[in-house]
Amino acid sequence: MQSTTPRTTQQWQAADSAHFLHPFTDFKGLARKGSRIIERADNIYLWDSDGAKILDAMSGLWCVNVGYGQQALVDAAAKQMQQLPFYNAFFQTATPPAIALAELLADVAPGFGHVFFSGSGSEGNDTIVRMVRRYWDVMGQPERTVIISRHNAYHGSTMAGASLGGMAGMHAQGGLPIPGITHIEQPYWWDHGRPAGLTRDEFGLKAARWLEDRILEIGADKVAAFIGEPVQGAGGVIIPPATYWPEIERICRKHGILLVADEVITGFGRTGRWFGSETMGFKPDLMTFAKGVTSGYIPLGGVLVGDRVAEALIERGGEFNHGYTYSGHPVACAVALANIGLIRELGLVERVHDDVGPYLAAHYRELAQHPLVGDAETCGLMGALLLVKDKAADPRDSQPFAESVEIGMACRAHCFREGLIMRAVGDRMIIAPPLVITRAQIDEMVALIRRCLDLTLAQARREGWAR
Ligand code: PXG
Repeated sequence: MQSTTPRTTQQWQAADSAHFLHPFTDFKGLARKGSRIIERADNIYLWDSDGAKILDAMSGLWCVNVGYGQQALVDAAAKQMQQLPFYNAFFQTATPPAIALAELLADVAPGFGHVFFSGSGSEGNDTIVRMVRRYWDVMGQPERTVIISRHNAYHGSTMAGASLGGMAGMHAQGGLPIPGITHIEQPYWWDHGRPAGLTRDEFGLKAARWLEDRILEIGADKVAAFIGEPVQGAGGVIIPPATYWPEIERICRKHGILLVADEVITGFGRTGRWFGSETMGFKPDLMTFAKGVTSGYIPLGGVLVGDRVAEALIERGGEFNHGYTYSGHPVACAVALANIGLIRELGLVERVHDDVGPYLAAHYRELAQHPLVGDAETCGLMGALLLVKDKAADPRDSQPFAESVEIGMACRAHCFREGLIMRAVGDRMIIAPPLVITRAQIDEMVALIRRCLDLTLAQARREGWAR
């Protein structure tokens, strides 16, 4: 069949299950149900092949920061494709869009004067592994190779990305993690659905000190870097206590260890600052980025290199034997330039910080009263609702649902039917809507969320999962 021929949903689904292996998917299970076919989008809405309109509270996959249908990005891509669709940056050559983007990134990220481009966040984190080890080589401390990360972190799907990540299901397949990577516990106050017996701030300090314990166990002279997402995204929008990151930074500085922020989700305005590390009050040595740099209109990622590391690599490093065909892809860079220009023109970062971020937070404080919700948190335009069983007067006394119940999946199914994309991670329902969302659209989104919570609660009572 010609790719341009219109098809019915069933025809698309049949061809999909016949040929397309989807990421993170049980292929056979999906073939039984059939994929939802998304055909077009505008602003914060999607339309599927049956014509249903869906509010996309996940910005695609945490990336469509400027929303769908932004003509400036389309025009930038078309113009660059006509003029120069590709040229590489390997053999002492460069293209104007890649140079201009490197310059612009240095402007939006003060202290990060240099950038290494990749095609994705995963490749950006592979670059991190090689770059921090190279840094210690040229600094005359080649035995500093170990990278410390966290359980339930997500850093991508390449061998290094998945190894840095702390997803047990990923480590169970394909011989991961690769050597020289170790994981500490995440700063999740509600671990196993129960709060730690400390205030959040006390817990933040305690969780940060797990890093120091691990450093001392390994020997600081063997540790190259610590990496973390300022706010864990795929792990369930885990917002660390305010005490956590400054203490992590202090520990890294004390032991001379490089501090890496994976800003793939938290970069480009998501938390109400250009980067999540600014929101969380720390200054990393390196930052991985992707997603929001182009608002997902075209793949692009990379590493922003702080001045300490850049100087060593430039002055002492010689040739760095690393790079991708698409490092500095001119079309991707042209789209990123237009995207960052638009973020600035629309004042989206300030808008998240001063207007829609606090507005969403106020709504979430109300959602916290819902009988199914044990905790409701936001950071900029990231939000999480923890679903609990038999909510007590003090939600900390509530019980988590039995693991067999899969309450998140039940809630997600209601969202799907009601025309809302909200993601489930265990018992946490998470959102990250486009930064262009208006107050009226937040009202609309929260009304849908509330409706889906009501439907989920009714189902939980019917099925005897809750009282
Ligand atoms: N770091 C972080 C923090 C991410 O969230 C990556 C790296 C990898 O980026 P690429 O571009 O290689 O995918 C990510 C990606 C989910 C989900 O289910 C999240 C991501 C990817 C796929 C699914 O929340 N984040």
